[in-house]
Amino acid sequence: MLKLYYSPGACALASHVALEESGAPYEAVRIDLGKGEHKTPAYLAINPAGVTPALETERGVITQNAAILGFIAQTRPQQNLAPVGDPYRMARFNAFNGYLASSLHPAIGKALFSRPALEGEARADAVEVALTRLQLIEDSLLEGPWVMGDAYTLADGYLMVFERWARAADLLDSARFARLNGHLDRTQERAAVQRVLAAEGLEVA
Ligand SMILES: N[C@@H](CCC(=O)N[C@@H](CS)C(=O)NCC(=O)O)C(=O)O
Repeated sequence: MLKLYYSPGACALASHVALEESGAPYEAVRIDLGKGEHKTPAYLAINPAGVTPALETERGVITQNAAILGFIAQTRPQQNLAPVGDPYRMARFNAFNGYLASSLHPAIGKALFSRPALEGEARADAVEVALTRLQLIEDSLLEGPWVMGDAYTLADGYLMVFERWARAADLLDSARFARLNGHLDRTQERAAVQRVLAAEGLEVA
């Protein structure tokens, strides 16, 4: 059975939602970042990078949300969780997830979760970078109403992670980010998302 290593509320939420949406049987194993469980020898043997998520499959471990989402969508094509079978649209799906992983996640992570926390001008600068990257999604990348247009895909659950962080930090202004706010509300209404939020002990943002 698939086994997902996740940390509550962290970016692994995207992979957790993806598994739940897919209907595949899986086990979710909680890794407490606060207790350093991601740096234990046992976890480093699973993911030497010492981060979550990691997905154990019968063929080996997959890391990186973007890769895990593609794997889940392709192994359950009947669920229509990504445009599998259409190379151009699949490339657009991967490009969006790549943008989240390489541009948005590091920017929001720096602004909100740097240790020690950023203060003053350093925080303001980091927040500005994060907002600029969210703005690109608001203005261009989000096809609407879902990331890929009319149909929900696993990219939506991934985007939700960063929308939740931004809203919790009062960065998701309802006028400036009207489309992202609508997208977040719509995504959190999904039954699979609500089951995962409950399983991770999280509230709707
Ligand atoms: N691009 C990676 C990012 C993984 C990542 O940085 N995970 C964070 C949680 S959001 C983590 O485990 N951080 C622990 C640490 O860096 O010590 C992915 O999407 O899987």
